[in-house]
Amino acid sequence: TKKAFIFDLDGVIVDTAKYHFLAWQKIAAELGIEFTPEHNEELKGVSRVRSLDIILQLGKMSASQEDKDRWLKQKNEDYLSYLVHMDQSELLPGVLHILQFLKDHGQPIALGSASKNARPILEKTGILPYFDAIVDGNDVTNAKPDPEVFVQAAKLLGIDNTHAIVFEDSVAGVQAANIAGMTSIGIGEESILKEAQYNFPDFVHIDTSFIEYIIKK
Ligand code: G16
Ligand code: MG
Repeated sequence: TKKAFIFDLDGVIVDTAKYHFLAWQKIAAELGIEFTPEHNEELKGVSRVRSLDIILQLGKMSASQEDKDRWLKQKNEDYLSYLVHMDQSELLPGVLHILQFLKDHGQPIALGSASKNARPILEKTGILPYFDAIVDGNDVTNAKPDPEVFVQAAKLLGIDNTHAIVFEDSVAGVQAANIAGMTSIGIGEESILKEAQYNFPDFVHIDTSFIEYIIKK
């Protein structure tokens, strides 16, 4: 049977989570707010606007819309500067192999990302042709854990939610998949992604026999 395989972007396909972290850390430092990798977990999969609000909350700060807009712009420019030299070598280990396996088996593939920079990243890493549908931060109004992004992706693929499989590295994203009634696969630390139905440290640890099992299920 045809399933909808929906991939998150940051932290699943590419390791841009580290760039988001660096860019936010600069803003936080400028504001005198302590911002650690643990804090960063809360920002994963979360929209840019919401991420800034979380950081300001951390510092018990409020700010004018004008200031916020300036920091958001600054964050994105800094983030984009890390992406300039991005190429296929920045794909996370094992991802390409799984994408190819799914393609070879005629399985629909979609992107479900909160990022507004998703398309250029797929282009730079050379994997845009693998995707039958792309839903990103430009298409949705509700951020993860709201399931909107994944629901839209499954709909575009013409597959029922119950036949959709979501690969996610964020707590919010795993929750979004679960709320939508989709199969959630956590990529990363199991202790953080404990709500996921399946957990793998990375795609290297996902055997194609597991994918075959999911397709048949
Ligand atoms: C990603 C990241 C988040 C980031 C968000 C928005 O989501 O995980 O940290 O804040 O996109 O990104 P941008 O600022 O590029 O629009 P995902 O869903 O791909 O993990
Ligand atoms: Mg992510």
